[in-house]
Amino acid sequence: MSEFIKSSRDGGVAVITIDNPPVNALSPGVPEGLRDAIQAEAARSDVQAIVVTGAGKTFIAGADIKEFAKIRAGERPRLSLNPVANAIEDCPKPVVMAVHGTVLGGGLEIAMAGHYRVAAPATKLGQPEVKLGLIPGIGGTQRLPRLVGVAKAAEMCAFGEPIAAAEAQTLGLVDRIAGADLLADAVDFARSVRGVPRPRTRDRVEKLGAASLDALRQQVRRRLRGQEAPLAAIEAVEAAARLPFDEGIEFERILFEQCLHGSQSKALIHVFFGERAVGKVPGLPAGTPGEVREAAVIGFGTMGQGIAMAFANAGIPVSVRDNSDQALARGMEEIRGRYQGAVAKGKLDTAELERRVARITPLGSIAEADLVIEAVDEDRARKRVVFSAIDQEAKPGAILATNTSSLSIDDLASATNRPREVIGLHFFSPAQVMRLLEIVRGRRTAGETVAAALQLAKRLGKTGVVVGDAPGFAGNRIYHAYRREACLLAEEGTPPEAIDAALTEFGMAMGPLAVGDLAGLDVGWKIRRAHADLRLDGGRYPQIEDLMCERGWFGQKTGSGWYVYTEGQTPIPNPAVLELLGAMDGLRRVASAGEIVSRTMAALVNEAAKVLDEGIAARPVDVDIIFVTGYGFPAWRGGPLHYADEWGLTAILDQVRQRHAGSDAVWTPAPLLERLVKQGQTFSEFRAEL
Ligand code: T1G
Repeated sequence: MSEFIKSSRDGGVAVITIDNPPVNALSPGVPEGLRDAIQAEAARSDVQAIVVTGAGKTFIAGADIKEFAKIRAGERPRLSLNPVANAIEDCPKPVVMAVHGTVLGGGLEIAMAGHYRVAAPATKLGQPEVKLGLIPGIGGTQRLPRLVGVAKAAEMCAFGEPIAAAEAQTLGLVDRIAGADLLADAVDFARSVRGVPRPRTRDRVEKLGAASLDALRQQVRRRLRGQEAPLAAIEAVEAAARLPFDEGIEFERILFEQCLHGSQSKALIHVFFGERAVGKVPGLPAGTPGEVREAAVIGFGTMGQGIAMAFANAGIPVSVRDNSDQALARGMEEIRGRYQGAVAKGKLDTAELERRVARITPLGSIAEADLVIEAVDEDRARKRVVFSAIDQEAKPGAILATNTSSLSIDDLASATNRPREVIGLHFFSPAQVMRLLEIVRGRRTAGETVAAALQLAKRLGKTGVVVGDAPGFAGNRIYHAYRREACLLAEEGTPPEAIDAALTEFGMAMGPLAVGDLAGLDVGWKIRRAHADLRLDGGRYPQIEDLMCERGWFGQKTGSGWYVYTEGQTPIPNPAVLELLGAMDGLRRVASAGEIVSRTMAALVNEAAKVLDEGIAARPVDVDIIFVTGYGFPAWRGGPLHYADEWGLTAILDQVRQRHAGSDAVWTPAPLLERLVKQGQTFSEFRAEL
């Protein structure tokens, strides 16, 4: 008997429990053990039905994703689990799957190989394989349409979003919603189906009517631009309507193998584990970090409001302060308005709206707050005054955080008597939405404070990445190098819209110039002036955005920047900017899309290598996750440094050296990049010992 599988009997019903913490993944030994246990129980004369359930917080949550790297590397054969699913389905006695938690991927596929499914009320069920660059590989694309119909199955497999148990029951994917005791209800259900013909999912063809999936394909091409697996998933589901089951399974296998050995799956699995790895920072104190049970936000502008919403959304009461009563009143109205927008979209109900608004208290006391964060103007003197004041008012041990995007944490900490509790929490706008939270560690920030910030990030549903205290921290500094090249390309004669188009085609969520318009060109302008001393002698720096700001063209907030924004119309390139560019001296030429991508990406990678070398980011995976979760870098390319490894560091270094030779000091090759190339190493091997 497998170590992962336990069997017992309850009055003629066998109960088989899968126990492979933490998520009952289908690791080697689990599917085989389950098959053997089902066959052994079915052979018993005192068993008339079988219930399968999962121990812990969830039923099977999928294949063991760690195995795919081994299969890709040829360390392990890709063992199809279809024979296991077929063996379950062919069991001569009814098999009832008692499911709870997150029944995902291979977990749902095994559940569908059962004859019936009984689900706990809060269960989520889905085929999220496309989020790993894969498609279902144990018959999901063939059994799911047989239970819910082709159109719904195609949508579920293409977008990978799970559905709730109630919807699954309505669709026919779940046969019963359990009460408080899932196992008891599942055993009771099993008793009720003893001796009746068992419906093998593969034989249920009544819902297999062909459905037009063209609209879905268009939606996928728009929303999941560049990704291959979603379209493959649709193709596999569509085949279920026209091929016999076993041929459909073979068709699915072919498409699955193509995806598994493609670069997008490797990149997306890198991101899956990377998002979890960044939260594991070596050297932090053991033990449970301090919990933030109550928070406070000082400064109630757009960022302060977003941060307050992030706390309220996570169930954390938050007091909010501002030096203007009007700002407080306006801020509360704007927050309520945003929540009402979510209600209108069906993402929130009104009861939850009221609960969240009630958690935000204007002018509340900060004396009991476990964490106080300031989000006042990006002005050093003002922030120091605020820090000094909250240091007096906050309770001993409370964390004092700043949302600064460019000022020194150490400098702000020196305005307090508790530097060990001072930390940067760099939220990205809109703070209640963006997943990235840069956790900026000052030289005197205590490990306990860092650990508490990482725990808070997870509680807020964000991806916390710890970075060092230096201008621009990690993300903005690297992103600035990438945007610098985009601006220089425009000054050299490439149309701005061509620059943005090349990079959105590459997979960036937005073009770098459009991002400037969105964030406000004046923000960068202010930072450039504050950090003018950091410019390198002999470096080439674009002038265009300074010229635009001098004319008040800040982007969307002023109606024009790189583009002109007119209500209800698609933004158009700003003729006034094109005129400014045309009047600039120097070589005029139009770069190809390929050059735009390779030049901006080489600049990004080179700066990232400098940030790693300086220890501002600890690991390449930290940079990858910063860019995937905070800067719209395509996850299916794995993040900038995973992409660089795929591109080839030698080619990147050649590009950097060529540009440096063109007497631009900003293109000085990063020492780390030169070392890796010299040693024939990749970023993925850098500091792998961490
Ligand atoms: N395989 C291996 N490890 C997994 C795993 C998996 N499927 N899911 C989670 N883990 C690890 C994770 O790395 C972390 O490890 C720990 O479990 C807790 O995870 C053949 C091809 C289930 C909703 O895509 O969505 O089936 O960091 O922090 O927030 O057709 O994990 O502790 O060392 O995320 O409670 C399809 C992926 C696979 C589900 C739980 N299944 N997992 O969230 O915990 S492909 C998925 C999740 C497949 C078949 C196809 C979430 C979760 P560590 P966690 P959580």
